[in-house]
Amino acid sequence: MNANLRIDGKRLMTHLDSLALIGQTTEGACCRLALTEEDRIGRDLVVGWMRDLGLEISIDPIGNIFGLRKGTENIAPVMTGSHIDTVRTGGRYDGNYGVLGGLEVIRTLNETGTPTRRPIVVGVFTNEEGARFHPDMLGSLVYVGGMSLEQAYASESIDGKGLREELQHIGYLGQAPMPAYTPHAFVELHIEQGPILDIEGIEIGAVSDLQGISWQEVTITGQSNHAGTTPMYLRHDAGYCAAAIGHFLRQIARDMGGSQVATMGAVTLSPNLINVIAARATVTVDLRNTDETLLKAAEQRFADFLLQLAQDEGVEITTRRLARFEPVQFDQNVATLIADTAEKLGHTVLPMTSGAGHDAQMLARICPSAMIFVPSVKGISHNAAEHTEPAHLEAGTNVLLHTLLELTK
Ligand code: HGY
Ligand code: MN
Ligand code: MN
Repeated sequence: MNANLRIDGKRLMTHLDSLALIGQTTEGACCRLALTEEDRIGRDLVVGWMRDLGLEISIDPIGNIFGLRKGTENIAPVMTGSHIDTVRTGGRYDGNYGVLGGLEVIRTLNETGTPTRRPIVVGVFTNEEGARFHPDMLGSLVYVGGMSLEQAYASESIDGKGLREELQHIGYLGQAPMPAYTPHAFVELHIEQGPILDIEGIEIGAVSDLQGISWQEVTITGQSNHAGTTPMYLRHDAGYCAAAIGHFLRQIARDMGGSQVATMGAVTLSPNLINVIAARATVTVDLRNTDETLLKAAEQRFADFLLQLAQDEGVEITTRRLARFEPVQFDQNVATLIADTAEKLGHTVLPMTSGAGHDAQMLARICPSAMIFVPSVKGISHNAAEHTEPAHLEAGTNVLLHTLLELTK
């Protein structure tokens, strides 16, 4: 390994800062929900950078973007990349760092005239966040054949738009074959989005596995009534049921402990007025666990709770599955290569599990995959305050550079 070969950290920061300006909110967050005008502008910027690097660009029917740097041999490429769509309160590094870190690696190889036997591809996957369309990691899931295009096109956004129409509208309904490439290996560079590396004071996470994800939407139909005149025992209060669900989710996580987490992220009440008992409530439920059996147990406990709640409150409760992914083991050889590379570059390393979902978990279905994490200050993410020290961003990208070089041999 030529450890003197290093990326340009300052240049990486300027690209991250430029992309962060697109969809910037008054609170300084990034809001580029998938397939919105802001997402289009971000995509155009990244495609422009790919073009400047002389990459072969392809866009597939789910809007995934790929930039290929030729190798000396026309064989299966090594792929890296991530996503540039964000949640509404996105930080500037979630996803963006993995895409722009990949382009910084290409820039470094180009300017030093470093050839690689295998081609290198940088991918930008559609709707990784799953915040506007469900499920999350939708683009990479379709890419690996985990969901048909027809199913994906039938996905309606939270603002009532069709996925295919939105792709067409922003000009990213591509024609490239899918999968455009079956990679020799896939490595995703990402911020941890949790507190472990920051608390431990460790620079690099070598991610060997990723926890299971269960998303559902719960709709409660009660009866609107007067808030003043209706005795408590006559109420069928969808608002109360929503609150009870939020409370029970916390109880599940508390009782189960371990890696179990539970979140009620979105709540809508109707008619949402101070003096009307809510007729309807829709809530989202996000359950995660590193252990599939425990995740199933959490889902079962929640389903039993809903049956009891419906009976107790005289309401109708229906659920809609939004996403369900089992825990994923990454490729141990690739994870070990990441750890060894980080150590050779003089960085401290920790083997880790990912609490968040990532495109790498889908690529792991078709090729050896693993991830590189860098610390998130105070573990904050999906928040304008998301921050990673530039030195860590640079370190992670150098680890990506040398890991990819090793894999392209
Ligand atoms: O939900 C997740 O874990 C990711 O941010 N899509
Ligand atoms: Mn992400
Ligand atoms: Mn995210």
